Amino acid sequence: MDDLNALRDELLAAIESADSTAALETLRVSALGRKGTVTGLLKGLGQVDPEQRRARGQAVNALKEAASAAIDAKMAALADSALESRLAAESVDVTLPARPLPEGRLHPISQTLDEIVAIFGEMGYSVAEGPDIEDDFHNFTALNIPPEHPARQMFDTFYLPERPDGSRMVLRTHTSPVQIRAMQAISGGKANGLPLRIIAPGRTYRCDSDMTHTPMFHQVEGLIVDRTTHMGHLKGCLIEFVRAYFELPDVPVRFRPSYFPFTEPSAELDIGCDRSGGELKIGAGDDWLEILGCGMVHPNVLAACGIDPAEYQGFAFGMGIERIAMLKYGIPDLRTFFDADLRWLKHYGFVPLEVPTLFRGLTP
Ligand code: 2NL
Repeated sequence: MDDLNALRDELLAAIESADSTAALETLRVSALGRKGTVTGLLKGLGQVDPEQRRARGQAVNALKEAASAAIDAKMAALADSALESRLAAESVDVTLPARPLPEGRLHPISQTLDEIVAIFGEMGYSVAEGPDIEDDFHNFTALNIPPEHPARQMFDTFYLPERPDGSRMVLRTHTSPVQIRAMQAISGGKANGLPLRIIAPGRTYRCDSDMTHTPMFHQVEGLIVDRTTHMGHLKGCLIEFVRAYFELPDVPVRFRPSYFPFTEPSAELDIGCDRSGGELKIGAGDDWLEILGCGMVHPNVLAACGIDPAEYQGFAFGMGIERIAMLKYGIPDLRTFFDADLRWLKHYGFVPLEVPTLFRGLTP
């Protein structure tokens, strides 16, 4: 048994003084590996005198366990001290300025939409949304544009393939169907959810493509329905809008009579501008610039949505977002909006998260 004690002392001392995980691993192989010293002792038990075999077997196994446990403990200790010396040697300077993050830009359409939502939000309007693919009723019929009516030629409609019942869905030609759905949802026959005060921003589609038209463009429409809402409210609200949007408190405005199938009377809102220098200047001069269309909701439209036109009335308006974005931000070509050119976006885009508010200014 003395040979075992001597081997044990020798092994444990060597493990204790190992200074790397590689040295420890070499020790493990030389003692416990397939040809290791301890493994050799286990294999040799068969030659031991049967009287002593049991006691010697226990002692060799105890030696094997002790060596294995000592190696594991030393491994853990080496890993700990390696981490500790790294922690002592390395440090993080928390006072260094952060690395700049690559920052994108908001598309002028998004910025303009945020501004419009901020302005009408302050006036108590909420935002309504609806599907881009509409049925004929919501896009046309409910808007006082019956089938075969010549007013349908006002819109160059994209039609989807015919359905089994012969009807065809359309890509919405304006966001009016969103407002039709909102009126239907609150009417329930008795107009319980009124007053209704919404804006409907979103994509719209017309089969038209040239210098000043893209097949997809954006619109914001607005709608109020109540018992006594009248043309004076329409004028006050829209004058307030153009002053806030163009950030010109004194911009001249005029309402010019017009025609839409879904409003009566109908008007277009112009603002004063100057074109004399060959360059457009908004807010002064003796010229006029068309901004939006508007009018009192046609009684047929209210009735088509289940709202009694003898008791309720309201006004509506609509404008093209690209157009008023071009006017405010001096963007000369409509088609560049949808070229997805990053250089254009870098030039005309806006810093994200600088959310427009009337309090801080729409264009920080
Ligand atoms: C324009 C003119 C307009 C409306 C849109 C509307 C919607 C409903 C009922 C009545 Cl649900 N009217 N919308 C009214 C007048 C004008 O848009 O030039 N848009 C670009």
